[in-house]
Amino acid sequence: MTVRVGVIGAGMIGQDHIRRLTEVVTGAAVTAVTDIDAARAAEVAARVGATALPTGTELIDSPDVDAVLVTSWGPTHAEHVLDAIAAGKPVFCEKPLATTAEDCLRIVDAERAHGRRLVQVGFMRRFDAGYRQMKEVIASGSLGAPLIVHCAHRNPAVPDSYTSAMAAQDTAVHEIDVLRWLLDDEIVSAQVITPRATSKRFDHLKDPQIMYFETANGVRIDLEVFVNCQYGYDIQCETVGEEGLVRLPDPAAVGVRTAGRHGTAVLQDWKGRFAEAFDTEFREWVGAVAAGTEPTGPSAWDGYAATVITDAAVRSLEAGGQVVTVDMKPRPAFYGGTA
Ligand code: NAD
Ligand code: ISE
Repeated sequence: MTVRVGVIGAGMIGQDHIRRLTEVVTGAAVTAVTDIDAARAAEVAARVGATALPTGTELIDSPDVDAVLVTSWGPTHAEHVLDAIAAGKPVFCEKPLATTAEDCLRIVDAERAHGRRLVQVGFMRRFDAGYRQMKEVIASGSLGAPLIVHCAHRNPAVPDSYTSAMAAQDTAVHEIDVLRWLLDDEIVSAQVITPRATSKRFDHLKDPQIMYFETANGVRIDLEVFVNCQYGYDIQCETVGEEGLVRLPDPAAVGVRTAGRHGTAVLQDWKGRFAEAFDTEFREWVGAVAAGTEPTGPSAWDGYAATVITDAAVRSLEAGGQVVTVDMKPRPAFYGGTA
C-alpha cells in the first residue's frame, strides 16, 4: 500500500520532508500540499505531482489523503492536529505539538477520546543512531544508574527574529525530549542562568544560556545552549553513571592533514547533522501508517511534556535564574502512565 500524505506548510522543513517522502522513503507519495502562500503551495505541489489545496481543512478532508504532515508555523499546529484527529487520520506534527500547554492537553484529550494513537511529534533525535546506541548502553545497566548528563547544543548563528525564550522553546526542546526518552525518567524542575553574553549576538538576545534540569530520579542535567557560536552546528551529550560513562559520537568525517594541520570538518546545520535520523523517523512512521498500527515515535503526551518543561525554563530565565518546578499533569495510562 502507498501511504498518500497531505502536507500543511511548504516552507523550509516542509519541502525537505516532501523530498524525503518522495525520493528517500518507499511506500509513500505526497498527494496534496497547502500553504497560506498559495503560490508556494502550487509550485511545491507541481514539483511532486501533488494537488495544491487552499486550506488545511480541505487537505485533511480530501479523499486522496490518508495521513497528514504538519510543517506550518508552531502556533498553527494545534488546529491542524485537532482537525486530523477529528477526521480519524494519522498526523505527523513537526515540533512543537502546540505552543501552549492548554492546546497540548486539548490534543491529548481528543486523541484519548478517539481511542487509539494517531499523533506523532517530530522530535527526530530519538531516531539518530548515536542516541539509540546511548539508550541501549544506559538501559543495559552496564554503567550502573545514570547520575549526571552534560550536554551542549550550538548553532553557528541565528537571525534577529530569534528571541531569548526560543533558546528553550525552539532549541533546548530537542534535548528535553531526547533526555526524557534516553533516561526513561521525567524532568521535574528547570533553572536557566546567563553567563557573559557573546558580542556576536543581536542586542536583545541572551546568548549563551546554561540550563539545569533535575529528573524525578534525581539525575542532574546541564545544557549549554549557544546559538551564535560561529564555528558550526555542534551537539554534545555525555551521560555519567555509577560505573562509567557513554558519549554521543560526533558524525563520521574524514580526517584531513594539510599545511601542517590535522582536522575534520564541523557540520553547519541541523539538516546535515540529523539527515539520517529524519529519514529513519519517516521510514518508521510511514511503515506504521501502512500497517495500520499506532505510531511508535514521540506521542502527543511527549509533545505536552516538552511544552510544560520549556515553559518552566522560560519562567526561570524571566525570573533571573530561579529554580522552577515543572507543572505537569499525571501521565494517563493511555500514554503508559498510571493516571
Ligand atoms: P518556514 O517559515 O520555512 O515554513 C513554514 C511554512 O508554513 C511557510 O511556508 C508558511 O507560509 C506556512 N504556513 C504557516 N501557517 C500555515 C497554515 N496555517 N496553513 C498552511 N501553511 C502555513 O518554517 P520552518 O523552518 O519550515 O518550520 C516549520 C516548523 O518545523 C516549525 O514548527 C519548526 O519549529 C519546525 N522545525 C523543526 C525542526 C527539527 O529539527 N525537527 C527544524 C526546523 C523547523
Ligand atoms: C531549529 O528550529 C531546530 O529544530 C534545530 O533542530 C535546532 O538545532 C535549532 O536550534 C532550532 O532553531
